[in-house]
Amino acid sequence: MSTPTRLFEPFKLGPITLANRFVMAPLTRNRAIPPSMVPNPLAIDYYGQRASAGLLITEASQVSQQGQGYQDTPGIYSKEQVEGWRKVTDRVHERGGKIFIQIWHVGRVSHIALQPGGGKPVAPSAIRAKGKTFVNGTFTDISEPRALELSEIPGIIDDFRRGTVNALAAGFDGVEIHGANGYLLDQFAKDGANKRDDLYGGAIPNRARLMLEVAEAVVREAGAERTGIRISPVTPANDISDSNPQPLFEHIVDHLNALKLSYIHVIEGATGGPRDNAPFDYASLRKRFDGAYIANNGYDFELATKVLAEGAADLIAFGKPFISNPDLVERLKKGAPLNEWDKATFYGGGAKGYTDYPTLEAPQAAE
Ligand code: 8OZ
Repeated sequence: MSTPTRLFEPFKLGPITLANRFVMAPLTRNRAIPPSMVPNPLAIDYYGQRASAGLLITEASQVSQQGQGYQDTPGIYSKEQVEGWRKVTDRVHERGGKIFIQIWHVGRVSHIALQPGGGKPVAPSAIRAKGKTFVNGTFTDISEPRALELSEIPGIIDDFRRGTVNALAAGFDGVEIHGANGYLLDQFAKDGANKRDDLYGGAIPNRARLMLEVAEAVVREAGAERTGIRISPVTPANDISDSNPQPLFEHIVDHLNALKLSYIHVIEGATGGPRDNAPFDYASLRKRFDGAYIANNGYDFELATKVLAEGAADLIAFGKPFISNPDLVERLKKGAPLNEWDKATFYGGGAKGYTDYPTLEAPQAAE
């Protein structure tokens, strides 16, 4: 007999009741409108179509121009951007959904063409990430970064704080800090990218400091019950690495627990790749954290059902399946087949591959 699934059970995430255990993972779609970096008006339909997920998390949204690393990603640092996002949150709420925004600083994963005044991207240390970013319509080498001055760090924390204030003004139910995938906070945390010898480098508490100070600043504005964070202890994404991630992330999670964060959202394994690329004890993070545990990476119905049944997670974040199935929840409930996703339309473009995936109710195309 198959295990009954808990995926369709409601869940109380702090003060917010989620209709089910499905989370739509944050997904970069590169459709914001330059130069203002407001969300594309199509995002209103895109997120609205997916409102039956228990919780939607938006695509990563930069907290400053300096925090942008790819073309056409949306921001959450200007009044215009807040107005654009307001239309998205209104639509999701009209449809009974809940939505957090993921706030982001890419750090060194950027290109001079995107930076204020054409300057170098900023990083804990002046070490270039081997890899590409997407700018001016093509994949281009990530630029050589410069190390942030100690005196610039309060400004970075303040950018996340302002992003949070803006997110609340835009009507979001909460904020997810992007602490994963080799971007700024992950760069500071991991010794492959952080060679600093000040308060923000060296021993684990120093490397974890920026992530935790950002979390504190966000909690101060949004309240802990509306603050979550995404982490990826062993991902190699964007050329990131750490020599000993287990104690690093145990330290981070102990401190996030003391801050009483609403959830930790954990990418298990390599982002979008193998779940077992490196040894890591995720149960140890789950055990030391009193809030919710959102599990992510390569989950399907079966694995999600198993992990929820074991109590190893409270919520499951699905990424690509939500791109191609606006009604993923209904489809899995009915055992209906899923639409395939089209990789060619993940990043950039318009409605195609964005708002036109069919639903069971509208099999020709979603509205
Ligand atoms: C894919 C392409 C660009 C950015 C992440 C925000 O990995 C991203 C991202 C994903 O967290």
